Amino acid sequence: WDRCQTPSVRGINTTTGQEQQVSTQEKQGSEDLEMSLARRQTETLFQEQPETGNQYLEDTLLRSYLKTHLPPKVLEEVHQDLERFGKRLLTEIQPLGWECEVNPPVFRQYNAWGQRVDRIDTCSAWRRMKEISAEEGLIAEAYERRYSNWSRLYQAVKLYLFSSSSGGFSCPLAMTDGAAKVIESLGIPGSLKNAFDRLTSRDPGKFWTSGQWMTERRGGSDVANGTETVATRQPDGTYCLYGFKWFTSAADSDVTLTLARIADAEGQCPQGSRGLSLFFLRVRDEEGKLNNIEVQRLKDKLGTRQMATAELWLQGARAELISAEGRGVASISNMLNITRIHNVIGAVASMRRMISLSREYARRRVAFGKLLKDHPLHMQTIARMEVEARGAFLLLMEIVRLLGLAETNLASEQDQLLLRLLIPVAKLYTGKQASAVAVEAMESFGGQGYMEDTGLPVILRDTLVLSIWEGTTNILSLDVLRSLAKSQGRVMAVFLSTVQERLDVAAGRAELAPAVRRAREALGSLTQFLGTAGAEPTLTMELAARDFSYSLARVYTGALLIEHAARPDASSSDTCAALRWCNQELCPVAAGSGSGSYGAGAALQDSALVYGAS
Ligand code: UCC
Repeated sequence: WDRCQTPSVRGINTTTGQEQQVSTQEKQGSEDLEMSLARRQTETLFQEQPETGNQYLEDTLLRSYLKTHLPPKVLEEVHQDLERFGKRLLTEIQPLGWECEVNPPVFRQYNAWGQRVDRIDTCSAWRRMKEISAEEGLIAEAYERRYSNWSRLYQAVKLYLFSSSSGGFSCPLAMTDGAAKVIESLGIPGSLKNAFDRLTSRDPGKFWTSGQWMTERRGGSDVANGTETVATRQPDGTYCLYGFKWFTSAADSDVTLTLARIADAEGQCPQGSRGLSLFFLRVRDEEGKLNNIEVQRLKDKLGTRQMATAELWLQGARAELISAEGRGVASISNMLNITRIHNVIGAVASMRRMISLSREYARRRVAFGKLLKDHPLHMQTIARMEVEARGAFLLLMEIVRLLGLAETNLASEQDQLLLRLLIPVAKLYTGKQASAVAVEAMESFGGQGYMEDTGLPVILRDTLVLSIWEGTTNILSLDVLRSLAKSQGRVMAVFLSTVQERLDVAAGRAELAPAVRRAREALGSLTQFLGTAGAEPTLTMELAARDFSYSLARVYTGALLIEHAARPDASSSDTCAALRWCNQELCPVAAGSGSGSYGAGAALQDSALVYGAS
């Protein structure tokens, strides 16, 4: 820098008076020098944009998973489609995703003549995403069941590849899938047949998306007590809904599911969870007129800005009751469990995209005289993210494998219990880890990572929501406890035996022995914790819920990584990932229990720490 700066300063400092004394030749020489220095400065600042190729072909873990688990015939067909889809993502869908980001939806409440119109205008790329979603069967695949129990997994893989390029369209797809699932679980009643066909259609002209209006001003998490919307029965058997929905994601959707309390003849409504019923409604009619709904405003969000989230007044919106009266929460849980799986898909996809970009950048960027990839500490950082992403991916595959079995009546009772438990576990764990990975990956680009036009801040912002919507980490931890209580503890017996079986697969594999040993120790600690916690007051389990859920996530994922690494054609990276995953604290709940973190005294200390000791 010193060598460069001296002549540069001299040249630039030449004053007008001195200039007259400088011969024309000298002046020309100095100008040439300035020019070349200016160019050099630009050149040294120039950085190559990291680019990724065909996501499917580049994803070695995904490909090895499919090769290991799919029947050969299915694999052959799926492979061809995914390779084609990977190309389409790169050439067509990724640019559309960016267009969605730079052209967010616009809300127009009034037209030029002062009439109230409440229009949510989306960009053409967003509308094209809807068509592409239908063409690619992103919802249809799961319901057609062309590949029997593997269809769900195949759909999830396509959604996983689509997610980071979708410009936020993954969100309406999640809710659409959830709505289709609810309708299917109701046996597709005649009144909902058209809706089901459209939600699961491959025809872009027919395809509908759904919303999921669960959140009101008094209840984001506490839906049971916070829902104030009232439903009044009409002579034709339909209902009119009156209330205010505080967050309605993808408010441009065609239909929605929502909760309300049915008023009796005196206008009184039952309260609490058992007072809620589930309704289906069209958001607009054929002419695009809103169904007695007013849009108050669009939300100004940190991320997911491509997608319109609105505050809505329901002012007599016509709706159909689709659950038994008072069974609204239980019915919409079918939707929640699907959208939570989509959340896991989004989390894994975000990690994969960030790591791919970070990895590519490390191949191009030179610092301290060599490429970033040749700096061991930098590689260690990316490798740690890679282990996180691999674990999350295998957990996702496990869940959609189990869901596929359940949807084709091939799941045992144990499989179903495990699925119920693993959905909140995976949602809470991967949502949190994806945010951590996104922040770490952003840092790996230095200051460039912080620049809007690199697109990296968009990924970070869109990732941060994953631990919030569809249930926060604590709410999901309590849902884990709910699944334990509902099964009267049987789910834990299934969890423990399933992990054991997976670890047994690696018996005799010397290179995996340390990981297997640590996982077994963690299982022992978990069993011990459960043995003692059962006799403790309810507060103990509540305080332990998060650490307990993390323990389940880490132990189960560890077992999946070990199993994957025990395949005959496993790579050394598979082994390394399993060993490294299992090297972390696998059972944090045991440590927390040992240090007395879950007692009444600890709860008092927590309050004192937060608000100051009295
Ligand atoms: O944010 C939203 C949309 C955003 C867009 C989504 C895109 C995501 C993917 C993107 C990919 C990139 S919509 C808002 C989301 N809101 C929530 O997630 C709500 C969070 N709160 C909870 O989850 C609570 O735990 C509640 C609301 C479920 C608690 O309700 P209750 O009524 O207090 O709970 P109960 O009384 O324990 O449960 C009532 C019934 C029980 O059944 P029965 O009566 O038969 O015993 C429960 O077992 O519901 C059953 N139940 C469940 N069943 C409750 N939760 C579940 C579950 N998860 N699975 C099965």
